[in-house]
Amino acid sequence: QKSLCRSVVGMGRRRVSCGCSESPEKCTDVETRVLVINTGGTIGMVMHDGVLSPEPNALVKTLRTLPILHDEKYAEETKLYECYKPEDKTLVLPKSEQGKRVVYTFLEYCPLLDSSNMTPSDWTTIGKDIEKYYEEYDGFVVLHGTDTMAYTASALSFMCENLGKPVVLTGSQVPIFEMRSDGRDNLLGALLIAGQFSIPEVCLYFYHKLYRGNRVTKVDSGSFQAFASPNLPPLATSEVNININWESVWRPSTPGKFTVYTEMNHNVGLLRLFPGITTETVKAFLRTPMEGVILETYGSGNAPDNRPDLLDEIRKATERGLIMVNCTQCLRGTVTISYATGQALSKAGVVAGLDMTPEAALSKLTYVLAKQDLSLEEKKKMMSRNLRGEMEADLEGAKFSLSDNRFIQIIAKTLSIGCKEELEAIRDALMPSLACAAAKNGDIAAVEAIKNMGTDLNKADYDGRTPLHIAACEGNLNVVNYLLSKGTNVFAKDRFGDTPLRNAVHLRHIDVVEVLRKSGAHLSRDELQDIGTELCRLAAKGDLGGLKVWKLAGVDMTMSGYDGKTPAEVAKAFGHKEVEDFLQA
Ligand code: ASN
Repeated sequence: QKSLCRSVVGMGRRRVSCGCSESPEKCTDVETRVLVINTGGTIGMVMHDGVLSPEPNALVKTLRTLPILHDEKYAEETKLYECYKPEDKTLVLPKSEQGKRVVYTFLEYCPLLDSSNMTPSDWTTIGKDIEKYYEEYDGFVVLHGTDTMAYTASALSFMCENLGKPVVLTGSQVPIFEMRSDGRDNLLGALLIAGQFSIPEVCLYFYHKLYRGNRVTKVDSGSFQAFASPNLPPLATSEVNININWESVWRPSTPGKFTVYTEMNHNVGLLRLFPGITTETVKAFLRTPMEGVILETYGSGNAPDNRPDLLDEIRKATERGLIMVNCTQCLRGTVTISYATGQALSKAGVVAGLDMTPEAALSKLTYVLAKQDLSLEEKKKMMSRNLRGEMEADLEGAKFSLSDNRFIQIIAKTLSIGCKEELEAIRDALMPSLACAAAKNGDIAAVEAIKNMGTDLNKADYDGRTPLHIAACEGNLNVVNYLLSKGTNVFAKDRFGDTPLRNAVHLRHIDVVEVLRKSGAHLSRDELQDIGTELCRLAAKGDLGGLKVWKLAGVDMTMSGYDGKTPAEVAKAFGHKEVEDFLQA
């Protein structure tokens, strides 16, 4: 006999006993809540006079009659409609494999739209509703026409700042009321994802696959597989099992409260290059009030570099403050600067859009250009940086990310590390080697950032080598100075017994030797062991430079070699007068 457990879990959440032997408090049959925002699209369309158009209030009524999408028996037995309002818009899925009950409530827009009729103001409406109901639901499904779904998904991904819950767009190619429809599967899959998995992204679910919303493009108007995500594999596949590719799931790297940014700049456009495009066309397109343009180029971001007329118009526009972003016309691949024809655009001030889809790039521009508190340069930087997983991380950025104090958080995110202890363990394991790498590159900003993350700059790598050893070897005087100013230990010995001073002498970085000596560094007894022989070897070769470095390092120049001869005697025997004089001075 099923009974309703009255204990309330979370906001308006109830727990229901499923009839198992556990008490209602212990029963794991959990309900999750999803808000379905129905904006229109084919999924809810009906044929009138030979054409499809959206049918108001039809979807919920039909879904109530479909056992895979609604369990009326459960709803009655657990008095579902007493708890969840509005009762005529609320349904519940049968129990899932994961043991959950997804309770979903419809919010239907009026009028329902074919997505070809949608505008950015509809994106705002959707965004505001997600914000309004954010705390009441575990996830959101947006029913939407397929024609412009990729644009809306991209736009929402940028508008939703610090999103912590799934927002899944879906729709269908054939109305759900028809016998052979993809709508039932698409809706069911979207509900199961939105209601059960912690994927805090704006996604698009279609034909058994979950994609990142800002990576998709509609590729087929006649197939159930209408979408592709050419540059990023699906986040999840729903086959015999639902398999989530957790490593790919995007999570905000800085914690913050969820907000929806609804300001938009509409003075944006997409300009597709084609052979023979006239300068007049380009000029007319780039005219004020245009503020941002996605230039759809050939191949890996190429445009004719034998058209100074055209490049001149582009350059003039970017100099005026128009932001232009280079995206390829190819379905797959990224913008590079491997061709002269690609470099011409970057010289004209066009920002590389890497592997962004034109849909993502356009909606990103709409979002970024509306940020009035940012300078033009900051906006351009945002366009070239990955904000929501819409583009590959560019390698330049990766190089700098070492000096970005979010670096360790980014690594932690990549490794799906959540708890503080794990984070600290990772930091301690990685940071000494990273600090050494930064010291090798002469990158003080990175060394500083690593220190600011709480890393002890005296920590050594697997060979016992500290950043000071590395900087001394490389002759990176600035880094040596920085490390010394932070009080790093000049006497640290690596596994071979060498100090930074010994390294600097070996590689003859005179300036580094001087600075280390001024900081009190001296060679250790071990290091001095066979020094006499080494000095004699240099003397025999007439290597004055080599001898000078040793002297600078504080070595006694009269130490004799293995046969008892002093370096001066050796120099004399080999006829190196200058060396002999130096040694006797
Ligand atoms: N024209 C429809 C729409 O985008 C196409 C669809 O949903 N399959 O609303």
